[in-house]
Amino acid sequence: MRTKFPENFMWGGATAANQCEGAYDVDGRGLTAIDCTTGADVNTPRYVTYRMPDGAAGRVSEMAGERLPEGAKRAVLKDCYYPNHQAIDFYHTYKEDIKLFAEMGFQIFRMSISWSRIFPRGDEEKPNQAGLDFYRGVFEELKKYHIEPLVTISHYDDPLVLEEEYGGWQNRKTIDFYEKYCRTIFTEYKGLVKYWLTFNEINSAVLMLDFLPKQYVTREVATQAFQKLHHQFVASARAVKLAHEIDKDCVVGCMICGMCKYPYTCSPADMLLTQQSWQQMIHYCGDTMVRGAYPAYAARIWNTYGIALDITKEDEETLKAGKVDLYTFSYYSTSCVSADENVAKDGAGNLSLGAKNPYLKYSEWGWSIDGTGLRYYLNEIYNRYQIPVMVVENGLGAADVLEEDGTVHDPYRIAYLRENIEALAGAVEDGGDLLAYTPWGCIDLISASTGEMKKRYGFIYVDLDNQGHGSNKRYRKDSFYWYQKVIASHGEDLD
Ligand code: BGP
Repeated sequence: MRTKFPENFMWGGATAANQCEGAYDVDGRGLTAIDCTTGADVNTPRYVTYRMPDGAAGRVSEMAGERLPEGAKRAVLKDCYYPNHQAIDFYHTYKEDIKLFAEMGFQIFRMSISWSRIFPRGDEEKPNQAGLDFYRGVFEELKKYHIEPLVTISHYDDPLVLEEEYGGWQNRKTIDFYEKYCRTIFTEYKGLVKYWLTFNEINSAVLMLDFLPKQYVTREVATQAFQKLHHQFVASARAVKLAHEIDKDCVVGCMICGMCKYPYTCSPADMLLTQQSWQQMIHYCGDTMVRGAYPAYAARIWNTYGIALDITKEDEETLKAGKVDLYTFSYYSTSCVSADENVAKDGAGNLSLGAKNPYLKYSEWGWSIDGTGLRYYLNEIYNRYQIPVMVVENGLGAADVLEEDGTVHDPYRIAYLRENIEALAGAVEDGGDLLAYTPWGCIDLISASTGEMKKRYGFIYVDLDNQGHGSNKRYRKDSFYWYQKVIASHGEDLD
């Protein structure tokens, strides 16, 4: 007999504002960096577009380690296509979309607030009322269907002004702006929102270092990555404290980009390097946010880059006073670690980079499919921290086909989700305190890495292509009806 999910376990789905809302310049919303990022595909990178003070325009690929030239400002250029500007227009369709979520039986819905709807520049005295009203509308709609919102406060779309005029998270001042933003939304939505996540995939700053060509990872670049992260840890800790002060029922979590790292061989050198990789890529953030202090191995990591961070006594106190209540993570892809420089790092999926695993299958976008790794990861986390855990992103990006009769047959997605839900059941059997599962992109939306529409995750198909052409109508995929059954049976019926 299959293990039963605990009674309080919630089923739902996940999105992020910048990937679904569209309406990028509506009702006073300010620009974010993603608004100046073009669309791409699996072979072409997304570009950041900019203007120089003399009006000259250009573009760079930040993923490839390219930096904006001195004096350049990110800008929206006339002849470029920016998929996030329109996305799937959730800003105007949220009532229809939430109704579909309710039809599937969602009990929880992960979404994010776009900071620049609330504070268009990030440094204003007063919030933008239209932005506050929009999210109130969304939360009230969710409440109508008894769907619990799970809200990410910052999901890859901080106000551009903070980035350009203040230096973003390099500057301590951003912590104060973030705190003010948190105070505003915690107060405004008191009683409507109980679950908050402070930063999406907070470890991405460290993971990105792995993707950069080695010559770009200078001491300066590494310092920036770890210092930014430190400021975010402090900001997160302040947010946790504040949330509890404003509403003692609030539950605040960290959100980590989760992945398994396997030793490529059973050589002790691979094993040790794998342990170090888990520490640097994953536990560095989780340990600091859950335990309220940097772990013992942090100094070794800083030493490998030859960096020294600006961490004050007050910061340490703040971290201690703002431990998260909840551990949440995304989980897509796993890879292998090898101490042998000749082993290619040919397995990249989401922000995980390493050698391909010969035991696994890979998606059309080259991301590994590894349900067993999810059970392993859950065990690792729960036994490390013993606080409640949520899987807040997971899923298969695939190129679905809308048939003439309006159906979409996606057995590959059902198979993927079945394997991953079985892993959740396994983790419950192993004793983990699992609170929720919100598969990513429950409705098709813009891909973060490629900016495509073609890379679809949803139970709901959205009729738009990579250039934003289409009717924008919603269609139920086969997986929609399947997930509805899974939820109705509380995870018992996965057939
Ligand atoms: C995570 C992000 C999401 C989401 C997901 C899937 O890193 O938190 O925003 O997009 O990855 O990635 P992609 O859209 O690139 O397929």
